[in-house]
Amino acid sequence: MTIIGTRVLRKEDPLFLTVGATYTADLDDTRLDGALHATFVRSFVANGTIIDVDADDARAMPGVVLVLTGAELDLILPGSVPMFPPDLLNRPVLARDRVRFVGEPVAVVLSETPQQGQDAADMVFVDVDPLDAVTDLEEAAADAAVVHEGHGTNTALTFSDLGMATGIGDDSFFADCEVVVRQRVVHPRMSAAPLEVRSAAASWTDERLSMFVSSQGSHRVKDTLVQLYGLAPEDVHVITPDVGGGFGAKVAPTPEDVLIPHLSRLAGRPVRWFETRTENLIAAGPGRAQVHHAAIGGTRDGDITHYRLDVLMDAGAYTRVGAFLPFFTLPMAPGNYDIANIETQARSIITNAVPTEAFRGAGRPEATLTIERMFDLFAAEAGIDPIGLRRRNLIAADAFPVTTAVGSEYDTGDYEAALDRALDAAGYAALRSEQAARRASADPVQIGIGVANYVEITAGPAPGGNEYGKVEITPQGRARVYSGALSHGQGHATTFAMIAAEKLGLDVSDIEVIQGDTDRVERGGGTVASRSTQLGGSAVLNAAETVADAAKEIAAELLEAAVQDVVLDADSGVFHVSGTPAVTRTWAEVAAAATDGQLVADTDFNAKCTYPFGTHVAVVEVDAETGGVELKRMVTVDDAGTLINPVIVEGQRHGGIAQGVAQALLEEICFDEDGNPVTSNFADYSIISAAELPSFELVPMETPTPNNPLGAKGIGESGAIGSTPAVQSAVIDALSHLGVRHIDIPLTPQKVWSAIAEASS
Ligand code: MCN
Repeated sequence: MTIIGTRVLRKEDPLFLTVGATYTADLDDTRLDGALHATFVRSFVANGTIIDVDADDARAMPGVVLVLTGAELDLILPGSVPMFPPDLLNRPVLARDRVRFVGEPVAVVLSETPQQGQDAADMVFVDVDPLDAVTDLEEAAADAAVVHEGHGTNTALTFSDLGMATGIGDDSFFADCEVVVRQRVVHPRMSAAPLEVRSAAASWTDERLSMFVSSQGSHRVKDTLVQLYGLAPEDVHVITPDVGGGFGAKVAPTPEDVLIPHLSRLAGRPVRWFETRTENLIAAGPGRAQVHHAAIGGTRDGDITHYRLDVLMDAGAYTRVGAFLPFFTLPMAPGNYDIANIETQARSIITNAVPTEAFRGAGRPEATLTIERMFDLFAAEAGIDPIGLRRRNLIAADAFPVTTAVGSEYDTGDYEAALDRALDAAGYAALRSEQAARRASADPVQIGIGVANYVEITAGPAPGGNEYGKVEITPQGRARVYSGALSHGQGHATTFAMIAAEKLGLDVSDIEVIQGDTDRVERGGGTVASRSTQLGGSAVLNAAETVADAAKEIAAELLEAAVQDVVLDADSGVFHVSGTPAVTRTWAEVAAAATDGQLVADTDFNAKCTYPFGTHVAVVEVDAETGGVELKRMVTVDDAGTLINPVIVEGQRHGGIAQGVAQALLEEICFDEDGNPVTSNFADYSIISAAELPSFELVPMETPTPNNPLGAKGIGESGAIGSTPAVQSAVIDALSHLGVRHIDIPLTPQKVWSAIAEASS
């Protein structure tokens, strides 16, 4: 029976839709008996010297058990990305003598109830001598105010120094080009805004830690705790219950997370913590946060020959995951196009803002948006049709595998076919006619059509590494799958069960998937970079195959046949001798005859990364009188190789597209001139809802990769990569006849209206 590729409904949903999930904050007292609640006291200035943190009044408040200040804790979080310098401007867990962003934790209160904690936290007097703050990325890059004086500059990392960028020369680079276009392109800070905010809980039993945490990788949390507190690995048990979204922001444990076990040890009682939405918006790291200076050059008839991408990455006040994201941007600089000459550069810059983290796409959406923008600008400058320009420069289908001018090894693809499918499904020619008619009618509400190609990188180049998978047959003849990946909305309980079911001939409902528990799952890299299916899924596939082979040996004995004559019938899930299907042995019979450990196998899988691709077409209406934008259609091709479960893949595409559209139209984290966040709740920071979105039109396409036995590439982030530039392009296209060439995202009515006003003045 073929299970891979079929539309199996998510096994996890009946529970989520009935009694609900169990998030970390829902854990009952049986696991956290008499738990105290932690409340963080946070900096209210963006940059300053701490004169004093006076907690005397707070300590005397009802229900307060303990107040810990930065002066009493000398703890620095280890670096969160393995291949970069390990102790580069890392974060203190609590600020000691200096604060560097609004929201930075300076003290923490332990109280019997959350309400008592909030009251007491308000009574902690934090005396800070303010310094000039710099939250603007380009001002910080010019060292307008140096955030870490000891470091001497706000430049934390220069990627050409690390051998990860070519470096940028002078303008003779473009000397042979007939047309050159330059553009500054902004990628604002964006919150991952998971429905479940950060939360953690900890307790100690006989010197052994149990830590519960909302995370994308339990083993990563465990490794951090072992390193930070010098604990023996066997003394640390990390459990991740259900997770209500991570979107990249829960990859690396944060200071608040890692402090909870320490507080529990100090208090001698379990401790719980969950943040408020405002804390999440100001103190959990956002993503994107880049400014690009790009230039593109070529011939007047549209051969693109030269491209330059200069990236500034806003690291925030300390180097966390965000500081390293150009590592994903630079390899994707040329996108889907065959461009012979490319120069790249990137610097990560320290600012007085919360340190940035990964956010769905993590570096690749920025590369895609900029190259797509530059293609549109080149087309406008050279007077060429933007689709024709793209088509002329696409990497040809017969060129794969291909190594681009920046050294990325694209595995498989057919970019022109993706473009054609998307344009056909959108009815591109008819849309252009409709647009022409609308323009002729001088209607203030104009139509815009935006087309963006994308190719992205999944499962690499970092964090990469192995993924772990284990399969065991239970005495009843069912199976348990153990995975080091950690689903936080992606549906691995279903897809990994499908992969094992296909190999074992079992029903998906007979397979339990275990994840997110470091005592039960030996090791794991976690769910990030859309790596889980191709690495974790392949590990499960290989382990299942080994178990099936071992089972055949047992079945051979039971059937008194040679093992090479025994088959496992994938449809009925029984063993029989080839050609004699009437005499069978079931999994339960084989399991009963097995010795201990005979029907269990584990493995680690690693492989080259893969390059999913696609084309997104957005259709918008823009009201030239108000600047209001309405997204009317979103047609997408998102090719992720062989699909395990098309239903889940559609869900992943939906979620990604919605977030990408939100980025194009609405979302941006902003600060006032003193570095105070002004988008600290969902009234000021506008996430998107179904009401602002049309039904997405998803076009199928599957081009398998040879890089793993499943043929699968990642899909978790693709929707968020193609949609933003398509929508941005559509809005600008709607206004191109008015002379508008570029508007940075988010395309709020105010910005759109201003661009129209400027173009017509
Ligand atoms: N899948 C499939 N066939 C493929 C590829 C994937 O059937 N060829 C299925 C998988 O088996 C899995 C899902 O699609 O059930 C996503 O798989 P994959 O693309 O391997 O990505 P990961 O599981 O590694 O998920 C990570 C990715 C990332 S990096 C972010 S960020 C993200 C995302 O997934 N955050 C999410 N999707 C999210 N979805 C939800 N609901 N919540 C988040 O926080």
